[in-house]
Amino acid sequence: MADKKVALITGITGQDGSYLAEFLLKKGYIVHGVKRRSSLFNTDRIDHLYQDVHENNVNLHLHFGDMTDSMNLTRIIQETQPDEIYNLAAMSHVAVSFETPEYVANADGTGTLRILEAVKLLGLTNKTRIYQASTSELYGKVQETPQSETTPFYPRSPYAVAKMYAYWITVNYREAYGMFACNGILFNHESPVRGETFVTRKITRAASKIALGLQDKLYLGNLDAKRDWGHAKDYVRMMWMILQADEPEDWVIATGQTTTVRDFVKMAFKYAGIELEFKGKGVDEKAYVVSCSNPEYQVEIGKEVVAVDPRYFRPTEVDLLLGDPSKAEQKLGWNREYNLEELVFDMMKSDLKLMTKDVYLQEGGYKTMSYYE
Ligand code: NDP
Ligand code: GDR
Repeated sequence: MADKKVALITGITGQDGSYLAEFLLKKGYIVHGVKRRSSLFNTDRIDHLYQDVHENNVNLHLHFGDMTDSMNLTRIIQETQPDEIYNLAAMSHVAVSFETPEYVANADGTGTLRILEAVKLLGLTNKTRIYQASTSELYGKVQETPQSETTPFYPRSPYAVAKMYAYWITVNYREAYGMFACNGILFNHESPVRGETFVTRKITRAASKIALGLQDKLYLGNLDAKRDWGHAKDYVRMMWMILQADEPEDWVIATGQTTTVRDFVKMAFKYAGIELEFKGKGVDEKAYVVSCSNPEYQVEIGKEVVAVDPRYFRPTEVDLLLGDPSKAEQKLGWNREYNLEELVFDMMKSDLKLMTKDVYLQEGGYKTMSYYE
């Protein structure tokens, strides 16, 4: 036990937390995770990693906690004495942050300070390395492309402004107290376990449901937004590499390619054999089925399957993200296993399988049953 490295992951129940926990367990780490108390189980993404605490040699431990609770975070850090902390917990939905701005400042911004200060107060400054989940949302309104470690920030949402505080407080603690604290400025990364309300997952779920006859139409917001989308599996590997570097630094992690939301929609439907054509402009833009090569899917040719709903527009939008990962590639030897086609493939394959289960449930008459029937 004594020679095993110890990692603490905040946000372990999220997309990145679950992939990172799996990655670190495979590397032989003892992994501690902070999870929130919830009225329903919220550990779906890590259930496959769960180890019964009554067994011997348990390497995954969960602790109840919250980024808004300093005493709780300090106690967990004191008890676990981590070699590495990955601070991934955050209210991570940009659109929702316009509705809960004060909470986001507290959890995403001040929450990061709580971790850094706890490490300092507990005298762990020389032992514990800290990864802060920074974001390409910091770039916000386009100043230059591709965006690199030297591109100026111009955040465009309460989420991004909170993350900007978290970015700079991480830099400040590194410079003021000599802490090994690093920002990974990660561009969008997705996967089959991406939250259902982020645009890629919303699209792959809807494309699967439409193909299987479980949904009529997909409503989206800004189809012109461009994102640099990678696969979460590739990105969590990079989080670990950042903390193994010789010096604490800040790093851009991206693919160097950008794609519109509209093109992502086309790629997802294409995976199911459905060709779409977009017509119209702005709020009147719609997509229609041109052809369907898969005989299992009863999709009508000419059917309108995508429309714009302005409720998904944001008060201030980030139009274009395109990252330059060359520093990480050259200095850390980072490379990616997945390109965008492979990402879409992975997500669609998984969602078609999931939705097929729904078809069976519906056919069996179980789909609409409530707990109270
Ligand atoms: P998710 O939204 O999937 O996961 C967020 C995690 O944070 C969940 O475990 C969630 O718990 C937890 N959490 C939220 N609020 C609190 C709180 N107050 N206290 C404790 N835990 C909390 O995000 P991702 O995995 O996609 O992202 C991980 C991090 O990386 C986030 O900080 C995000 O902002 C950042 N990021 C993500 C990018 C991406 O493209 N995915 C790109 C750049 C940065 P619960 O499960 O209970 O909701
Ligand atoms: P983003 O991801 O805001 O980039 O933040 P999201 O998938 O929510 O939006 C991407 C782009 O798609 C446009 N869009 C829609 N978005 C959603 N969610 N729903 C829609 O219906 C829709 N229609 C169009 C958005 O306007 C936007 O331009 C993600 C999060 O993971 C952050 O936590 C992370 O920091 C950044 O990526 C990098």
